[in-house]
Amino acid sequence: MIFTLFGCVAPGVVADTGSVPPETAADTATAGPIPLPFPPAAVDLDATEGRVWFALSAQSATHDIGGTELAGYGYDGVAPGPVLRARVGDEVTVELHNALDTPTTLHWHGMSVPNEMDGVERVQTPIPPGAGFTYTFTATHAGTFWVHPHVDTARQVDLGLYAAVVVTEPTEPQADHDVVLVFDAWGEAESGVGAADDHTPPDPRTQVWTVNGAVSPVWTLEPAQSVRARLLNASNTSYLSLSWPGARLLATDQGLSASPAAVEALVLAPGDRAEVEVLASGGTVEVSTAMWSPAGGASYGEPRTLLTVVGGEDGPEPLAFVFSGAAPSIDPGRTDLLYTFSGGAPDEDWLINGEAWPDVTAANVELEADVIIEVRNLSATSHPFHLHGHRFEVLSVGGVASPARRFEDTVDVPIRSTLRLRMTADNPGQWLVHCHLLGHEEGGMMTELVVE
Ligand SMILES: [Cu+2]
Repeated sequence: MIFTLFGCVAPGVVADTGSVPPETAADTATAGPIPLPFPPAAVDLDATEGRVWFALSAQSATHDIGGTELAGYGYDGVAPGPVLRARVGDEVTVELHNALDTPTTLHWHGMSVPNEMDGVERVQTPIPPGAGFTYTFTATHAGTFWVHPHVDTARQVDLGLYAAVVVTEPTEPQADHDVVLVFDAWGEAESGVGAADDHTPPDPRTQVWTVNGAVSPVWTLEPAQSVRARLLNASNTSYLSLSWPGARLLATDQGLSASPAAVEALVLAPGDRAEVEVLASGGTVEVSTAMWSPAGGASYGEPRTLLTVVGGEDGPEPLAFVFSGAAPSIDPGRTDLLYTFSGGAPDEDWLINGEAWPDVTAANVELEADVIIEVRNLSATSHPFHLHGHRFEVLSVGGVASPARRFEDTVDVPIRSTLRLRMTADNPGQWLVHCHLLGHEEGGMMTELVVE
């Protein structure tokens, strides 16, 4: 059944890949179930306690999307790239070698790195082909983050330059299996020239989703072992509305949730992450996404299976996580920073506060200020709000207070809604604020926040 579904949508992959035609098409009809692959672990080159040292190469790669080969990019030649793991407090060094034929950078999405390590053009000259750059920072917070280029962003991410960054808190209980599941969508103007210019919402019915690069894989759990899965939506423009029977939500972008929740209609916008504990026991469950469109949210069509999870006889062991149960902060009612999202009509830029990048007015806040941010979406599509170098608390969405305290760096702003956020401006520098639909970002929906 899995392969029947894929067979229906495979032509979409071929048709929507722009300038990168498929080279071969394998006979998927005779293949067996695809075991869920996992990205390799990046090798720590420094044995010193409290320090990790990684070397990465941005290079050309060939991606096999359910039997269709696509020419693209990958860190160390794979997408998703190697998982970079550190512990809170570690000094992290990452040497990037650029083996592409185009300049690139590394942006540490969600991490509070020093401003000069942020990988954006305001603070770093992009690394030329054949050259390298060494990023150094301290891992300050636990969570699931990711790294991707922040130059020529839509095209380079689209082609496969992304990798998960996992920062663990040593005092948390350790799972027997702590794994990363990276979702990407293909057929959303993927992998073709013009991706950055394409503001058309993709059709969720015809996209091909991959989990760690595989289409509809099967994950067979080992019996009586605990499982913590870190989810990342690395797609350029496509939302997930995830359901995972038996799993419980452990964390959002920035570490443990205040209280666990069922994984049901969990919206993961492009750039968003979540952590779940896999508790399905005995039987087999399907992890699926409901049809979800940025132009309105829940959409028509049947849910799509992304991954089949086969539980062992004894099922996984639960983990003894301690959730704070904390309520969200009280909204003080004032607004220190206001961002309005608008624009996007045909032949119009995407706008923040009426301005399109790079012709924007930077906002300023004082270092260590307690900043209340209001984000208003006046446009006809959702936008994932992303702030560099900081985490923020979500106070309310559409006037409804968050049910529990949660910290994010990427949060969806639904159509016609208002979000209230609170952050401590604790990281000095020039920071980008933008929509994480990468076509919107490159279409102007980006501005700057100066913390000094
Ligand atoms: Cu947007």
